[in-house]
Amino acid sequence: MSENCVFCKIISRELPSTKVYEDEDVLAFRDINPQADVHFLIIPKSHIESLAHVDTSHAALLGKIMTLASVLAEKEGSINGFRTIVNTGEVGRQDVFHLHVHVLGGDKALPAMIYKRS
Ligand code: DGP
Repeated sequence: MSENCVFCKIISRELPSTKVYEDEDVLAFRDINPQADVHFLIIPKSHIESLAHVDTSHAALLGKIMTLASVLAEKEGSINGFRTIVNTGEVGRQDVFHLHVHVLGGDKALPAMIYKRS
């Protein structure tokens, strides 16, 4: 647990969230500012700042999170696909510095991920 980390406070229930899934390693909850009909976050319960802070010891945890993304996306109503996003650091426009995977979907196609340079 890291003091002043919003997501650590959600894990410890100091802050509320709408839970999608929880086990001993991870928590999934709906994004407070949804960008699609389905938009939730999957986070590790251990405080890892970002994807730039992982090493091979986190491989199983990351594998679990990505596997859950697919299972939970379908459960939440994304039958025909979904998008995962991991914003990382300043360039990646990360706002909350506790590693999280965004899962976005629904039954309508999402906008293009990023505009093409040319
Ligand atoms: P990012 O820019 O990738 O760091 O995204 C952070 C996301 O976290 C953003 O989409 C909004 C969401 N978020 C921030 N604070 C809270 C909160 O207190 N509760 C919930 N459910 N989501 C939050």
